[in-house]
Amino acid sequence: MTQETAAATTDAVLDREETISRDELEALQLSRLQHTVAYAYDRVPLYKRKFDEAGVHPTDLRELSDLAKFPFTTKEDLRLEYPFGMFAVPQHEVARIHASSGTTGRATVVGYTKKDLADWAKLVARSLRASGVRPGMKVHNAYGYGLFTGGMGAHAGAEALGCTVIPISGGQTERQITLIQDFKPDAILATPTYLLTIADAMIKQGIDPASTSLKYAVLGAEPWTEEMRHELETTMNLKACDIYGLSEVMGPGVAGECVETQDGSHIWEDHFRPEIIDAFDPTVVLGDGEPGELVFTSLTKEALPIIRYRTKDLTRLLPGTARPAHRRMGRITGRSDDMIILRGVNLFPSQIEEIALRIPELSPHFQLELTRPEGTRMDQLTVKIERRDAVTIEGAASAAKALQQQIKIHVGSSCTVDVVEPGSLERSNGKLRRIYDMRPKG
Ligand code: DLL
Repeated sequence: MTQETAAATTDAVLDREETISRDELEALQLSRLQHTVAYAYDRVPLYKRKFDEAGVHPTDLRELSDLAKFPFTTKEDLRLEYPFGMFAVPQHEVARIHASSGTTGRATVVGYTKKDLADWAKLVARSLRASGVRPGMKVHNAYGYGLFTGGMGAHAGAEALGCTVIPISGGQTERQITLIQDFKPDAILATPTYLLTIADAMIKQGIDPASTSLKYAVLGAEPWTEEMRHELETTMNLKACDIYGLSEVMGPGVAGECVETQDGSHIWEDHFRPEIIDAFDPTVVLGDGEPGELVFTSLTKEALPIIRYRTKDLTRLLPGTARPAHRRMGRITGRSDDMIILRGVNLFPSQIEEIALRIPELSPHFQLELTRPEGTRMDQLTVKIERRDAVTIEGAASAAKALQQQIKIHVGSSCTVDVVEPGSLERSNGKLRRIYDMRPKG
């Protein structure tokens, strides 16, 4: 830990719930959980129907492990109840609505009461503080504003912490750079790939990204790796921490990473009860440390209580460290619905990121193309990746070979690697699309 980081963590005043014992936390979880299942059952017809069908009643929840008896909630449930069928309060008590973009179907709509918004802001503030941000700091918020929960969620949290917020939103990269130069923010909030876009654009303008005022970055909304953390921290001379969340459960701030340990995000278990299940056999609840699909139950939400929501995010639960009572989540390898199955081998973009960034000639800018050449039934993966600026054509050729071999060794898939010119691949403006599936449909 550097002296600067140590100073940033010791002067923080933590919420009481951050420092309570595991026993006290579990007692709190149980009483909040009992309230939430009864509240959801009484107020949301979908939950009443689902609980009745499963033959469970809120009074069956006597201890935390009883949660496993209750049915799951899925994105499909939210879509079917579009727009407001999942709300547990009358519309006039809903203070704000957010929604997913709905590119793959109907949008999923979520709502918040005034108290929900206050709790959300408190948890984002807690996450930012854990990641090194302090009251009085200037915070450049490059998460997208609008129906996406990132922009406004991060904004309210930074304000609640007592920061000066610069609400730039995503995109307009040149302008972002001007404001970073002129306003001299201490912290930046963005997706990891968008921060990479900003750093890259700075280099193009002849600005050294390591020379800015930024000391902290709080990054999330998409999977990223330790290798990407190293890349961003060294290029930008700052401390980068993770923030996790999803709209259906709240938005950013369901979990946040502590700067003094940088060992994965602590799930704020006074507000959410996590479980890990076997993604292929959801009746199996897995133990801590075992990889599977993350499931959340909200403990305090009023407008949209959510019971056993299947996130599709693949990770595992780890013991708490810097906040001992709250368990951490491992890095998300990917989403079960983003998994590429290539001739029987499962593959996630984050695995490619991890391997590629260990090869010095290759940049973090890559995309994965899936094709099925005419007349064949064989899917093919092409990794298109930019070489670093100073790398020669020969250097690029041997790097391509190295990447192909490493993917074969570590993932087990054969693929083609196409090393392309710096700057030729699409840059991120927020959540970056890594996979381009060009296989014929059907
Ligand atoms: O992305 C909320 C958010 C905004 C989190 C800003 C962090 C910062 P959704 O658009 O509903 O909400 O997308 C949620 O994004 O299920 C994960 O698959 C992914 N995701 C979010 N945070 C992380 C993270 C926001 N730190 C979905 N690491 C989730 C990996 C993440 N994936």
